[in-house]
Amino acid sequence: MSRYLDMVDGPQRVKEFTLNQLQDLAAEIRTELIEGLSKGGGHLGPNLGVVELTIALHRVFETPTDKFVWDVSHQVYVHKLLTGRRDRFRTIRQTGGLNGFALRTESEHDSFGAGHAGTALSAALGMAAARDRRGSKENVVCIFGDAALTNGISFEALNNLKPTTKKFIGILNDNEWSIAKNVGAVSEYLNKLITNPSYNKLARDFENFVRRFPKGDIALKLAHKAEEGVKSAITGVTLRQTGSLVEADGRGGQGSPVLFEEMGLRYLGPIDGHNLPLLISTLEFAKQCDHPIVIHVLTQKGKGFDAALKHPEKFHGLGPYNAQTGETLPAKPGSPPQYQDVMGQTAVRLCQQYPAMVGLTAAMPSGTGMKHLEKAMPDRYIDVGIAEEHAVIFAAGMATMGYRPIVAIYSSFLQRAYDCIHHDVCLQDLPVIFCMDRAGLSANDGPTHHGIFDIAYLRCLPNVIAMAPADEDELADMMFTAAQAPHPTFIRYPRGAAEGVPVKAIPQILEIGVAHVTRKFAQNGKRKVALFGLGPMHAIAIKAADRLEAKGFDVAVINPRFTKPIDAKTHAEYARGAELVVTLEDHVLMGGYGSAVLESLGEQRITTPVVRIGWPDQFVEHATTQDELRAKYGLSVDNTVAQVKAHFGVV
Ligand SMILES: Cc1ncc(C[n+]2csc(CCOP(=O)(O)OP(=O)(O)O)c2C)c(N)n1
Repeated sequence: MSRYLDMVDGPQRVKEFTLNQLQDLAAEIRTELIEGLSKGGGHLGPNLGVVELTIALHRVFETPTDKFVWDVSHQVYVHKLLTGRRDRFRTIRQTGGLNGFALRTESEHDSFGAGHAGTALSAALGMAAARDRRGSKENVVCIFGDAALTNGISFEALNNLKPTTKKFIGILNDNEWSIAKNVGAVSEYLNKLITNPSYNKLARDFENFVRRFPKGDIALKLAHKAEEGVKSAITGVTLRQTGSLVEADGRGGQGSPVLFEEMGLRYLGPIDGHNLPLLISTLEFAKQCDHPIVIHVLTQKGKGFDAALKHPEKFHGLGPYNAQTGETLPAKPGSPPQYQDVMGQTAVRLCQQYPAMVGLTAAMPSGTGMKHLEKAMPDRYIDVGIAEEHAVIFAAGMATMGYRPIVAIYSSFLQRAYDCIHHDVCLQDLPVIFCMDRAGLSANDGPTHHGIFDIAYLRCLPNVIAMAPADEDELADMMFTAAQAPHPTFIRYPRGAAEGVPVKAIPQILEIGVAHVTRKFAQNGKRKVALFGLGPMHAIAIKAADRLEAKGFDVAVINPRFTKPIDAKTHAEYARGAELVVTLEDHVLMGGYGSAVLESLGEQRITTPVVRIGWPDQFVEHATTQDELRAKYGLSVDNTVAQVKAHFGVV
């Protein structure tokens, strides 16, 4: 049987279907999400939660003229399906396929790109300001999750809303989850709005408005129907209170919408985010409002797929799974651990050893591995929400009181806290330990998540000690080394599986700024090449060395360990002894480790030629695997061997 979904070549179609057909479309989209993502993985749970909301948005608004701005934008899969990208949907997050986030270059319906949280309200407000200035009439609709409200930027935008525009539609997509359970006072406040909704006078305006529609009564009846479980019951409560008006009293605390109202947004909700007619009517209402409005929509992460409903955190984003059962393949016995788990387990060991040690995460307990500390020593674990800037300054504050915080944040998300690293940590030389996960590529996420700039952005700051382990054992050594260093320390390590070497029971404290020589020159009279392989590129350097030795070269391999302070002595010694130096790094060449080597050799008047291998000066696209991108951009054994052979004119 043909699907309604197959008839949707663009959002116009969504406007032509009947309500019943739209309900069928919603079911088809859920099946497409569950089946379509099962091979390659993706953000299944969040997208299952916004099926009706996205259909309603496209029913009521006209993209690309109207603008949808999605926070993080990991929940745009349904939007992609409805905006002419259905045929390519099953390529999502794969090489040459659709990106997993909103991307301006991918579609005119993607008005703003994202991948990092907390940007949507600011971007949408900027668009609204531009619209007002140029005098055009398009609607700007900002869809942000409850966890976006743990982020400071969101509040900066809300603070600026009232003086900026009179026309703005915010949709608060509240499912009570960030990736893990949402945290903090705002999340408690939203919970109060849900469990104890006080009537606000907008509900009456809204009900009057909806009655004027041909389908209005049906929408209201559905909204009032309490049998469908808690969420529609809540909606029913909100709307049924129209007879006995209780205005928001301004005191808050009882589920009063006053927070939003004070920010200049009229609050409407909470409404059931899976009730399509109600969503459509509410959005129609919002469209004609002559004041900024926020609609509080309640959705269920994973709606329509049992496994995802049961395990919202796992199904936020995952790899391949069984489309019937939701089962994922267990790791093969004997396969190396994930770097993030080694970090988390080492954080536990450190906290056991040092009473002043605590672990911090910015809403990423699983992704960073801090969940190990949460489980083992909950009183030493802190989740501050999606608030990287706050996390860093908070850690600085703790450090002034004698604590040693381990701040685990992905390399790319830490970019947001750069000023805090500079102004609050480094300038005051505070001993905060930064564990930068996903340093290198996050291949299927793409450029928003590639963490390939941190060496450059840290190398220029005084007091920094920056390290990159070649394997998981060295990661543990570096964390213990950092625990004893009286300065800010930064450890960068990649996403995914480590090298599979055992982690010593007793860690080794490393000498700051000293590299490790893995393989010395054989001094066999052959042409000498020194390979300096940083972090995960050390393993590639070793493989390249084996191949080059077989081709008649004498090859030394150095594991630099530190990008700051760089080991000038060892680099100089091996550069002086070699006819060619090759630096390898999982980082952009511009300002990275290879640049540091060039500077150091230059200062020492060493003129040995240097070939640098790393990421180019461009934003690297997404792909199915990191190996594909490494091969394409030359961060590979093959290219290392080829570069050396080319330098010496060897075929
Ligand atoms: C700056 C930043 N920090 C952390 C993340 C990781 N992250 C991606 S989605 C997400 C949770 C989003 O929750 P919410 O906005 O409520 O949307 P939901 O997935 O629940 O629909 C987090 C923490 C990020 N993308 N950007």
